[in-house]
This record gives sequence, C-alpha cells and structure tokens, in this order.
Amino acid sequence: MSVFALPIFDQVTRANVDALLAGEALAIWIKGFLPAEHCDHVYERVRATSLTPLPIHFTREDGTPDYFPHANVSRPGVDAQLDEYFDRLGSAGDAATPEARRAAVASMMDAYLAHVGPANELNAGLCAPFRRPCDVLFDHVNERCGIRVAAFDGRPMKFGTFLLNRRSERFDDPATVPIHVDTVPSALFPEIRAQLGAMVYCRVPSVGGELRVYDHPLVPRDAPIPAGVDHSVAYRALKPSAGDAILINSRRPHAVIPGGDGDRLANIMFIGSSGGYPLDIWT
Ligand SMILES: O=C(O)CCC(=O)C(=O)O
Ligand SMILES: [Fe+2]
Repeated sequence: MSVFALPIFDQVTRANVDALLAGEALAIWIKGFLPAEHCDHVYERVRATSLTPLPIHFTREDGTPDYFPHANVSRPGVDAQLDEYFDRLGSAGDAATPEARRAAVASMMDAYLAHVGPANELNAGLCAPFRRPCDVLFDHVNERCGIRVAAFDGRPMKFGTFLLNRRSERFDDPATVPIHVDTVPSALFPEIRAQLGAMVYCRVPSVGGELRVYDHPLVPRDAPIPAGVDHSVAYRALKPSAGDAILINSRRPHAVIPGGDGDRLANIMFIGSSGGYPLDIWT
C-alpha cells in the first residue's frame, strides 16, 4: 500500500505496533512526549560536549564497506556504530567452522559493548538530573506493550544514541541526506523478524529537520535497498516538534533532513519483534 494511504497513530498500543511492524501504518507519533524543559536541558548539554563526526557508510568499488566522517552529524561519545561491527563481522561471520563463527561474533560483541557502554554512561551524565529520553520511551512502551533490552549472543545490548545534526547550508541537498533502511542481519539476530526505528526529538529546527519516509514497500531483511530508490521517489515528510516521539518501520527507506536554521537532536533506538511480546530494544 502507498505510504500516502497509511495511517499515523498517536498512541503506543499493541494493535498499533503490530500494524507498524506489518507495514500497515506509517508511524506512531506521540506529540508532546517530553516536556520542553527536559528537551532544552539535554540539547544544551549535548551541544556543549565534544563530538565525533558520524561515519557515513559507503561501498568501495571492490565491494568492501568503508566510512567517511560526516561533517555535520555526530553522536556524543560514540565513534563507531553497530553497522560497522556487522561489516567487520562480514567475512569472519562466514567462517568455515561454527567455533570460528562464534569467536568472531563474541569479539564483535566485546568491541560493541566496549564502545557503547561508556557512551551510554556519558549520555546519562549529560541528561542528569533528567533521564535519558530513550529511557522514558522504554518505560512508556513497556507499560503499554512490554519491552526488554535485546540480548545478542547471550549478552544484553545497549540502547539510546544521540544523533546531532548541526545546521547545514546544504540541508536540502540530496547528497547530504542518505536514504537508508535499518535492519539487523538475520545471521546475528535470527529471532528479530521486524524492526522499528524509535526517536525522541529534543531539538528540531524550523527550516528542515523532517524525517522523510519514501513511498516504497518494506525492504526484506538482509536485502539491499533496491537501486531505483533515490530522491526522485515520492515521500511523506514527518516534521516533529521538540518533545515528540516517533516510531517508524525502519525497513521502509527513510532519510533525515538536517536543519537550515538550527540544530536537530534526536535520541534514537531500534525496537525489534520476534512475532510476539515483549518487544526487544537496542541501538
Ligand atoms: O532522526 C530521525 O528522525 C531518524 C533517525 C534514523 O533514521 C536513524 O538514526 O537511523
Ligand atoms: Fe534510520
């Protein structure tokens, strides 16, 4: 069904989450989820901290993955993202023996937790005395549906990454807004059958700042985005206000538009479904 015909729900309920997971809703959009005072505090503290540019994923001509730093996008405390660990695992994950595969996965998890654990502590410190927005969303979803921290390779994951897009002169240049899907490889999380992206927005510029959701079916797990999905495809633009929370199906191609006149700060996480409840959360 075209994204233009899909409903946007305003509440987290199991029925709404099920529809979103099935691709039968465009979003769950909770307006005014976080008070302005909370958002402003978090934004001011994140803005004032030292930030590492976000590595942008691309594929080299020989087919191997690589990254370049994105001048305008950063995440406090985080200098690597889960995708990079998946890439690193790539060939090792195909290792001939189950033992070698298990060792590769375990070492990927060591590296992930070593990076993301301290980043989450830093973020919690930045938010204090308020809570991390992602923790507020966790409790909300838990009360309404049931959710738990995902365990991967038997180890609990982390969740809640801040994504700061600084004001950009090129905020509406297609080259600055990569269209992507977020999906964990089935080899790693075989039980995660469907995946949502969940964001709590702390700061949204008045010009730009939309989340574009493209008029395209859900991309199957492990499949690349089809070549035809580019900026000529029609989309629905979701323009949040600071304090809103939005959940989308992260397997539908989407893109984040930076601000033309100010920063954009989101606290992001992923929510997975193994077909029932509780849901699983990680970043
Ligand atoms: O910030 C948003 O609106 C969406 C973020 C997103 O798509 C992502 O981090 O994968
Ligand atoms: Fe995304």
